[in-house]
Amino acid sequence: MRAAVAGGMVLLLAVGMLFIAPGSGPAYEYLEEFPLTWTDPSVSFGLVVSSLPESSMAPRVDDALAGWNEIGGADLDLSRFTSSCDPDDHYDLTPCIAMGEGILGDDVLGVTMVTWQQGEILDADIWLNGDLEWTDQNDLYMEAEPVNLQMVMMHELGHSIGLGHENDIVAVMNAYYPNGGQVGPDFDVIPLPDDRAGARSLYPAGDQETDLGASNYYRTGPDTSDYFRPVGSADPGSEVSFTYTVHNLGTTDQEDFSVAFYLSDDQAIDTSDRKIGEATGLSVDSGSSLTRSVDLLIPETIAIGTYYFGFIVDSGDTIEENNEDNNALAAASSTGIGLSDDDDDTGDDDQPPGRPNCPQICNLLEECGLLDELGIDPASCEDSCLHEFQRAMYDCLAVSEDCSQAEDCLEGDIERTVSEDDEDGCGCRL
Ligand SMILES: [Ca+2]
Ligand SMILES: [Ca+2]
Ligand SMILES: [Ca+2]
Ligand SMILES: [Ca+2]
Ligand SMILES: [Zn+2]
Repeated sequence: MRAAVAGGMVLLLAVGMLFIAPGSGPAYEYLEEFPLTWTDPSVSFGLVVSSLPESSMAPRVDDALAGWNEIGGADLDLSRFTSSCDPDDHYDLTPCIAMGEGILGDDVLGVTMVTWQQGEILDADIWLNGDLEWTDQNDLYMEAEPVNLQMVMMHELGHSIGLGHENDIVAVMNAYYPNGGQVGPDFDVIPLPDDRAGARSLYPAGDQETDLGASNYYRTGPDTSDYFRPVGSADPGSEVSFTYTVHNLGTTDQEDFSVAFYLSDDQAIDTSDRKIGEATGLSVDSGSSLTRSVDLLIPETIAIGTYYFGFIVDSGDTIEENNEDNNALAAASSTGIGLSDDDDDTGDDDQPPGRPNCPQICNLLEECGLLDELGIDPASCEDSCLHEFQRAMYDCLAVSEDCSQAEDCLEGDIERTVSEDDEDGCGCRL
């Protein structure tokens, strides 16, 4: 009997560069070169609830267990028991989950110890890094702390059922947080196509599921991904490049479906929004995700204002899906349309209140000397503004009028950037 260490996850280093990932086939990895599985896929984990920052986080552990159970075509029945357990005893045949301080390195979010013998998993114990700040809220964009508990739990549980790291695509089993991001307008944190294919391969079952989903995260290059967010400003009549990712979460390949693109004044995308394009004849295999870019023409006739780009998967509704509610998605940040040229002297007259654009945010930060402090090059700030600031910070900065307000928006996050840079020279963003 030996213990195989399933490596921890490290913080994602996201950059603003844009690459398009080729449509790739299932690529899941096993923990070892051969499959390791539980002989009985009904596995019950203990959870040291008292080790969590708040007991209200325990339901996210349950949701993570359920995420694996709900995969069509896979036979898993993970559950949680309530009596105590020891996360450091890897030979007691009792899977145990706990959070602890001072156990894991700064850049490791969690670790799973899997004990196995002759291809059979006998025990799996999970530590989460209690030195980090965690959240039970799934509808926050996952960029750094607070770390999404359900996502990391789901990743570690993936190890506990025999899956290894798959770093070449957006997947829960990607070793780089936030792994694969959420799906659809309700920010579902669920196993993604490649994860599902891996689970089906280890624990095959006969049932089928049909489901495409809109990913709010996409691959930008080797080991980097980002939330889907277009340019911060654009003019009517101009073309905007738009990158989107569609997950095939189901058991069957899908062909000849369409994706429609919209401009909306809110983050709820539906067919009543302004349709500005459609991609047709798309296909994506089971276990795969499709990432494509399109150039979208912003109508000359659109009213000047702030909009969200968005898309709807299977816009022709030719596919009957198990879940029709995860197909529409808005960008993580807004785009000012027709707001970039200030013809008047007053500066912001044509700007809706409370919604300045990237040039204004960058100006404010430069005037306040904060760009320097953040290590952001003024020349590239406008182009990368939306990549530089977390959503909450962007919204806060957008309504800032003076330096002390702007400083308040950034407070805490500046320190984190500086200390991460100092520590390993990685140029981490927030
Ligand atoms: Ca154990
Ligand atoms: Ca769907
Ligand atoms: Ca709308
Ligand atoms: Ca449909
Ligand atoms: Zn891992």
